[in-house]
Amino acid sequence: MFCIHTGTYKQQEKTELSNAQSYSLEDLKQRIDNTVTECKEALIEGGIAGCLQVFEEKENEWKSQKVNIAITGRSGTGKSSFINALVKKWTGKMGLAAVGFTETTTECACYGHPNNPNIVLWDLPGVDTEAFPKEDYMTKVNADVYDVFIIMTDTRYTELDAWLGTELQERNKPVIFVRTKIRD
Ligand SMILES: Nc1nc2c(ncn2[C@@H]2O[C@H](COP(=O)(O)OP(=O)(O)OP(=O)(O)O)[C@@H](O)[C@H]2O)c(=O)[nH]1
Ligand SMILES: [Mg+2]
Repeated sequence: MFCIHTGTYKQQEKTELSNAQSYSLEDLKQRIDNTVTECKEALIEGGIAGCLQVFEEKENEWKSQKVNIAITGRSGTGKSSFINALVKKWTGKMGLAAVGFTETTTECACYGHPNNPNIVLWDLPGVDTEAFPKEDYMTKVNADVYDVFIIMTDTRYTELDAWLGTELQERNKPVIFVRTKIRD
């Protein structure tokens, strides 16, 4: 089963996600400084072998990190279709995300990678819709808990796309823009 959970967050899930994922640039700098200190200490105590062991541990650390990838953008740009396409590619089976012509996705739904449960895609509702107005969007989708955002755009790049990208960058979130419907 590909879909590991769907629905809006419960408070406990919000806390778990926040605790597990979010790093600011400052956190990252601090982690690098800590690693350098650890390596220096290992070198003094255990020589080259001790230092190599620390390197190895650090090299493998990322494997246990969860990465929450949020798919966002205007309604109808193809967010859910994109997730379904990835699911099809990964599993050979049909994706479960509902696709439609009008505001279709109404809750944040998550889909785990079949071979790596640490990679989680989140299908977010469209930005600036009746249920998810621009002003409340970041709060309602709980933007702080995701590690990276993919903003789907179709046909043309709009002010709303720019607004979304800026809002996310102000929150220190990595943003990737994806253009859909390129043959239309
Ligand atoms: N031509 C074309 N149509 C697409 C593409 N991707 C999605 N669509 C169509 O666009 C419509 C909206 O797709 P969805 O995947 O539901 O879009 P969404 O961004 O999830 O929409 P909301 O859930 O309302 O926010 C559907 O009719 C899809 O079949 C694409 O790459 N090319
Ligand atoms: Mg959708």
